[in-house]
Amino acid sequence: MSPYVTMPLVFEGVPEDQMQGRAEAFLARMRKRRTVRDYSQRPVPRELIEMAVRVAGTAPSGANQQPWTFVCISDPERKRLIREGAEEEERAFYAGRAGEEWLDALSHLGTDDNKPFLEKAPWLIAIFAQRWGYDAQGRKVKHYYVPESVGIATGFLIAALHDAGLATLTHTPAPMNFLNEICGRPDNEKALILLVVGYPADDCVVPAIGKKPLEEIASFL
Ligand code: IYR
Repeated sequence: MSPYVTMPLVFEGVPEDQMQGRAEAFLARMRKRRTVRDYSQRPVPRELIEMAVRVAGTAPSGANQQPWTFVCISDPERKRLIREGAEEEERAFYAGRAGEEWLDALSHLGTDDNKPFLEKAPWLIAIFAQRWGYDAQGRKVKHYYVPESVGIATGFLIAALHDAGLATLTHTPAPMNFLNEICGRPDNEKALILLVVGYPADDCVVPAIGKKPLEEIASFL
């Protein structure tokens, strides 16, 4: 058991007359985020990636266990291996494993088993969930609300990268076990998401899709 130790909250509020404007500006910025599948090879400095991962690391998590590992990959050989592993899974997916209903749900996104962005984009971030951890004595420590925590941190990461002027793709080849070996991660970690990061290609197009309006995603009681 750890003791309950407190400190004063440093709460940086926003003046009331600026709150609505701030909220609107943030929405306008976030609305401009698009998932990008066609990348330029323009390099992205490592410092930008580091900063965004630091933002992800501020996310709330079950018991503050921070059960995530972000493996940031720019090494071309590793990217090649990841593409190879992902495309193998995707070939099986598109050739039948997905089933007709799933492929039908995806059809408007124009995706297929060819994943050139996994080599072209300057960075891949493999996001691992630590299903359990270890204490200082090497004993297993149970982790709580792991998918929720890692999902929230990934949302922070995507928002931070977008805000820094970078494009992302949330890629989830399934299963992703091949990532453990390529990324050198132990068995207690499970790859949840492979985030592709970079600049869009000059002639990049995206699916003509939109987001649901407030009335469809919220109710107020
Ligand atoms: N992982 C596959 C298929 C795919 C699945 C969903 I759900 C998407 O929103 C998009 C793609 C792929 O990346 O092609």
